[in-house]
Order: sequence, then structure tokens, then C-alpha cells
Amino acid sequence: MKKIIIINGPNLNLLGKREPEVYGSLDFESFYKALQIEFKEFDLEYFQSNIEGELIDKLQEVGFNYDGIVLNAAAYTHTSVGIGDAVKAISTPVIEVHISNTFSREAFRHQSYISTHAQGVILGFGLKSYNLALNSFK
Ligand code: CA2
Repeated sequence: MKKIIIINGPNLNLLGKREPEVYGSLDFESFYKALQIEFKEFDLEYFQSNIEGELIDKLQEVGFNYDGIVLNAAAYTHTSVGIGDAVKAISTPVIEVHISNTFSREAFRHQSYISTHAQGVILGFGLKSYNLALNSFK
């Protein structure tokens, strides 16, 4: 059974609670339960942190023994050389995901320190971006 982890970055714990017009009205925990049912063939895990170093620690912890990582580093996508370096350093393939189409938003969201080191990037499909990313590990 493939071991796959979803890693979410800062403020994604607010999903469903704030800004539903941008990010939808479903909280991630409820969505994650649906993902576990849809992707029964995976040993699925979920980790969220608002702290950059904790995200890097988790990438290092899973990045040599899991089969796949679905990473939404949220705002750190656009700022964190450290998370980009961690994605580069590990051997587990990383799919970068975003709920919104970051290219249709502010210019500072067009930059990603992760994309060059990711196996692929999926963005702009709402929460469905996560389903599409998980599908790619089938
Ligand atoms: O579209 C995405 O998935 C983002 O990674 C979300 C980040 C944003 O900084 C990126 O540019 C694009 C923000 C996540 C914050 O999520 C919230 C959810 C509900 C209420 C407030 C923030």
C-alpha cells in the first residue's frame, strides 16, 4: 500500500471558516475524511502547520520513506527558500498544489520556490486540486 502524506501550510486550518469566496466553505478535516474514502488504496496521512520549520522537519521526516507528498505550502510557497531546498533535498516525489489559481491573483503569488523541485504542479481547481494530485500517485 502506497504511503502518501498531504502537507498543508499556514492558515489552511482556517479553510471553511474565513474567505469562502476564495477558498470555499468546506473545512479541510471534513474534506480529508472524504479523501480517505475516495483513496482507500493509499495509506493516507495529513499534517498542517503554520510554522515554516515544522513544515521543513516534516518534509525531512517523510521525504525518504513515503511514496508521495501532496504539498500546499500556502504563503510559504512564495517566500520560503528553506521549504524549496527541503523539497529539492528529499527523494519522495512532491506534487505542489494550490486551491486557487495563483496566476490570476497578485503578482507576488506568481513566484514559487517549490515548483522547480516538484514532480508536478496542480492549481486553480479548488479543493479538487488535491484529488487530482492524489490521482497522479495511482
Ligand atoms: O490557493 C492556495 O492554495 C494558496 O496556497 C493558499 C494560500 C495563499 O497564500 C497562496 O497564495 C495560494 C493561503 C491559504 C490561506 O487559507 C485561508 C483559508 C481560509 C481563510 C483564510 C485563509
